[in-house]
Amino acid sequence: MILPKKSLILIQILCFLALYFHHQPCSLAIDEYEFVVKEATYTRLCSTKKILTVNGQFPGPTIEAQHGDTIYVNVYNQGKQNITIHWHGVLQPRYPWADGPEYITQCPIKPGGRFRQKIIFSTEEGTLWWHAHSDWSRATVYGAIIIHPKVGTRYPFPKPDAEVPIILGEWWKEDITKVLQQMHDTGGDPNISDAFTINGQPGDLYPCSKQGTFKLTVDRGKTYLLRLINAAMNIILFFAIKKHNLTVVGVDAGYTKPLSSEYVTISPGQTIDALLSANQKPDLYYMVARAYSTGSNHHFDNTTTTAIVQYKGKYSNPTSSSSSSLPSLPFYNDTNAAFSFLGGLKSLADKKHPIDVPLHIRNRIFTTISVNSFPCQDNNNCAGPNGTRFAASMNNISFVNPSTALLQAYYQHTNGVYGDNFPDMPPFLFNFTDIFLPLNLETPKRGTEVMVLDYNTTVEIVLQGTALMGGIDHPIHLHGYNFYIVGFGLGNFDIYKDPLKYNLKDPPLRNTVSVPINGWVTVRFKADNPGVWLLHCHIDRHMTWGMKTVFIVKDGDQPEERLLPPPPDMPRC
Ligand SMILES: *[C@@H]1O[C@H](CO)[C@@H](O)[C@H](O)[C@H]1NC(C)=O
Ligand SMILES: *[C@@H]1O[C@H](CO)[C@@H](O)[C@H](O)[C@H]1NC(C)=O
Ligand SMILES: *[C@@H]1O[C@H](CO)[C@@H](O)[C@H](O)[C@H]1NC(C)=O
Ligand SMILES: *[C@@H]1O[C@H](CO)[C@@H](O)[C@H](O)[C@H]1NC(C)=O
Ligand SMILES: *[C@@H]1O[C@H](CO)[C@@H](O)[C@H](O)[C@H]1NC(C)=O
Ligand SMILES: *[C@@H]1O[C@H](CO)[C@@H](O)[C@H](O)[C@H]1NC(C)=O
Ligand SMILES: *[C@@H]1O[C@H](CO)[C@@H](O)[C@H](O)[C@H]1NC(C)=O
Ligand SMILES: *[C@@H]1O[C@H](CO)[C@@H](O)[C@H](O)[C@H]1NC(C)=O
Ligand SMILES: *[C@@H]1O[C@H](CO)[C@@H](O)[C@H](O)[C@H]1NC(C)=O
Ligand SMILES: [Cu+2]
Repeated sequence: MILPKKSLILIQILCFLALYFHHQPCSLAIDEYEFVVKEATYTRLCSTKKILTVNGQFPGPTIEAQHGDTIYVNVYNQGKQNITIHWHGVLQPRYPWADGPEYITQCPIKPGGRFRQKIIFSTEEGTLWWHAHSDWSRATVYGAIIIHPKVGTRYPFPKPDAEVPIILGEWWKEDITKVLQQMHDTGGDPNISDAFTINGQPGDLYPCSKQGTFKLTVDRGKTYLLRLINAAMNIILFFAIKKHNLTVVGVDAGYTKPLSSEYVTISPGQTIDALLSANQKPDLYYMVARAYSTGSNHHFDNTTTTAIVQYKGKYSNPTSSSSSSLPSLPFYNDTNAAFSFLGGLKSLADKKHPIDVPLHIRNRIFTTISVNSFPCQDNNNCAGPNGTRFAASMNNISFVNPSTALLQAYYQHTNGVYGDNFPDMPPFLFNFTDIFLPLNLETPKRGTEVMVLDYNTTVEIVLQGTALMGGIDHPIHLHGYNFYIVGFGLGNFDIYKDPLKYNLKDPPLRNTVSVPINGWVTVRFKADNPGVWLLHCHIDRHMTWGMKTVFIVKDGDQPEERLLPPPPDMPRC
């Protein structure tokens, strides 16, 4: 049952009284949501098609919770295809069972099936999102998750007058399953999207789209908390609002030091909480998003999605709706601009929000992340480079999904489903970012190899992009954890020089980090969440080509350090 707003307010009042009079922290009553996955008809860009949705809504329903809550979502599959749902950035302590990635933590929910998913919030506070995690159905199956501070606690910034989810997405006129199928069939790049969207709407620069353009009405003098989510499939985006700077106060459901910026860079999988002060002359102002895209010869959707910030009140000659009134964004391939934003991000790291960066590292992992190619099966007719098929890998292994869920295989000690030989070093050391690399390095191995970590041990991963196939940026997402981003740079990681520049004082804590084209990123975390957790590129074409691996974090000795038992209704393969 979805609680109506009124009863939520009532519970909040009761909670407040409990806190005030009894000094008892109060947890909200358990919320239960119904998610019916089904097709619905939507018209965009002058054409009508059926898309997969939750409850017929696009974007899907928003989940609202409070810090530390546990909620349940009943997912019913009334569509024609397998589905799973992932709660992106929710750490799910000791409970990977409901995490969602198909064939990693669960078998898909088949058409007609149902799965009651338990979502356990712990330290998260801010904005996250949920999305499908099976094939490419997340193109339209996604929505926001908002985690409010506990009753009696506050934001570490002045309370905004209103809060608004801003979900960036990507739209294809064609059925997304056909786009994916064509990619599989030809071995080439998938067709690029036809539009980007803001809250499901392309905006008035596209044909037949003026009507639906998302509008945010503001009062002059008030402050708005924008809860930005990049739900796009295959592209990193720049976002800005004409004549308004954004003050970033949180990322991936953790607080940051306030960072004022004329634009933000947001990768698929990431969220940004930013304050917008309505402090300009009353008028209409464009908010826009468009691609940040690198990589040679890489086609990309070069269009711009818009929404409108409209000041209340009477004024004549609104100046929107001309391209001169678009805010300026960095050039589409400006890597320095894209990463200077990451360079400015710092954890809040104050008394109430302490940080805990691992300083002594037990497990050091260095992994390449590469786009690759396989020879075409029958002939050289594939649509990848030189007639090959595209592939992708980490440490030269292109991950192959098992045909049953890895988590169950681990839990039930079933042999033969996966190997535990994911290497902690590249099998072959070469000049990773050399522009001239021998062609024989391009072909990876196929495998289902995981890395096993002991409970409570510290982990450092250096993610090294390579120039194989030219190189491109990769937003890497880890399930079950947030990691501290202690360093990043262009070119090859230098084990002698780069660690000296690590930020161990207030590095940003995220669940997704973009590794710059032909560059590297170092992340650290403590393996204190037992389970089976996917690490993957959040560019879906790269993930589908094999850019992923899995961490198995073993149980600790104490009962509260062990996996919780599975729910009774785990879907079966
Ligand atoms: C992909 O694009 C090509 C060229 O525009 C077009 O012929 C083809 O039908 C498209 N395929 C899909 C699945 O959209
Ligand atoms: C936005 O910030 C820049 C500096 O980062 C400043 O030059 C500019 O005046 C600011 N714009 C507004 C509208 O506050
Ligand atoms: C993007 O589109 C604009 C016009 O809409 C064009 O001038 C520009 O060359 C395009 N850029 C790329 C990289 O395709
Ligand atoms: C960015 O794009 C421009 C024009 O499209 C091109 O001249 C330039 O070489 C590109 N820069 C990089 C770093 O690829
Ligand atoms: C395609 O083949 C040519 C000639 O052998 C080679 O120079 C080029 O690097 C190849 N490109 C890729 C992406 O393999
Ligand atoms: C690696 O390749 C880059 C780009 O070609 C080059 O500038 C650099 O000197 C090379 N590094 C080494 C150690 O050879
Ligand atoms: C990856 O492994 C394959 C198969 O062993 C090998 O041919 C290729 O050179 C390796 N590539 C790299 C970058 O190590
Ligand atoms: C795990 O680490 C925490 C913090 O470093 C420590 O307090 C705890 O005792 C450790 N537990 C185990 C089982 O090692
Ligand atoms: C749906 O999932 C089941 C169970 O894993 C699998 O056997 C079947 O092939 C899947 N169907 C499709 C279309 O992928
Ligand atoms: Cu990638």
